[in-house]
Amino acid sequence: MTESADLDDDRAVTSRRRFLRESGALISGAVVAGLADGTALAAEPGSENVPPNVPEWMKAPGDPMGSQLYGTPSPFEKNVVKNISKNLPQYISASGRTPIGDLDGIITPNGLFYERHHGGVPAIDPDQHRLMLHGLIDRPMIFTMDDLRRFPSQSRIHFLECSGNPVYTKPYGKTASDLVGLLSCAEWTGVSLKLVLEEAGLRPEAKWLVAEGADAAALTRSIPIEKCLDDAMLVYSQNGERLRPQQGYPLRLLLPGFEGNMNVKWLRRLKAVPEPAYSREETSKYTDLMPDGVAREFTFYMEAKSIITRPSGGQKLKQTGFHEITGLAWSGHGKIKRVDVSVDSGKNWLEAQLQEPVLTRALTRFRLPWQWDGQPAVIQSRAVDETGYVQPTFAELLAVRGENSFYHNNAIQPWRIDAQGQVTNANS
Ligand SMILES: Nc1nc2c(c(=O)[nH]1)N[C@H]1C(S)=C(S)[C@@H](COP(=O)(O)O)O[C@H]1N2
Ligand SMILES: [Mo]
Repeated sequence: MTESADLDDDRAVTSRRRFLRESGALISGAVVAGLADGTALAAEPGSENVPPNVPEWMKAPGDPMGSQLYGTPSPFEKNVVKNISKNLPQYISASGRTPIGDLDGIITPNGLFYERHHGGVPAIDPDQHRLMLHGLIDRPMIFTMDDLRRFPSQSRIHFLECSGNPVYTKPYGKTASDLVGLLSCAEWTGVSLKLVLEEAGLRPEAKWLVAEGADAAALTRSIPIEKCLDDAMLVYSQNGERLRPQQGYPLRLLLPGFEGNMNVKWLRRLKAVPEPAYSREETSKYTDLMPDGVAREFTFYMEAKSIITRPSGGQKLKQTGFHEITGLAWSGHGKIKRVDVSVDSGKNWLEAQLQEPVLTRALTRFRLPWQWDGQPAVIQSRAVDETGYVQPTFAELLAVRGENSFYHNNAIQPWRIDAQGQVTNANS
């Protein structure tokens, strides 16, 4: 909240300051009116563990180290779990969403990374896993995991988003996670695919790589060679540890910014070919029927998008006055340039502050200080990426795509706040 002088030229600060002045906020230094309203210094009846008392957990030594060889969250955080639809878990084609409304920062903890699989999660012994590279290749090869680990490694932070997030037809769902929870971000470690291809000798006639997963779905996607020779990675680690089984252990393809489906998990085969495979996943699925009757296929990059995660659907503002509005923005095409937030049903837009680091094809955290006056309000965010692309409203998307699209819905998501502070999906 401190307005440091070196930020004075920043348009975000200027518009924020104007906004705070107009909305009656009192800011001097780091003090925000109303925020210091704690409880007066007196014993709270029935609360033995609250100051000025000494809490019980200070009166005896705590749990000794070693009771947990792999750490888990505090038991008090037991509600922060993957969001799995009640009628889905019994199916092998399933998705579990990240609880984005409960998380801070930009990195998704591995245990809460969203999962989407079409043939269940295979249990793969890494010693028996191989990556076969063949087709239009001078020296076709079969790599063990150890072979791949011998290559120079790289680590990069990138988001991953399913293109059915949410499906286009009806932005249903109550919470940010219900709507946009097929979205996560991690620091990925692996090998540059370009390097592996150069080692094996890619022939000039090769225009696509067909990638196949070692799951029961044998999920297959065709990847344009330009992407394979750009920032594509063969990934074995996620946030410092080996991939989780749900994320493709022991090896996955990572195509930064491309729709989730193309990031083939449990990667076992790459075949260099002159034409795409026209697999099920790129013809019957993950395509959108446009108004002219032509299917939009090979969409590749996810367009710029954002969502307010706090306050968001299912949450409640407990008092009027200062609230921080915060959320996530991302674009498959590069960095987020700006995020605008409206607190008046889209009439006026204020520039939010972007939290560093702002990375290419990664989630970006934004923030806007807000004074809630207790009146009903509709709040929403709008991302702009470095190409200048502006996140559309659903009406704008509809005008271009028509009624029959299914995937690739990057529309603005409005939240309604009622006079009691309850937050709901303004689309439903
Ligand atoms: N082999 C294989 N790869 C796959 C899938 C799959 O079912 N099998 N699902 C795809 C889909 S639809 C998405 S959105 C992402 C999800 O990755 P995640 O489960 O690590 O979040 O993986 C993609 N890669
Ligand atoms: Mo997906």
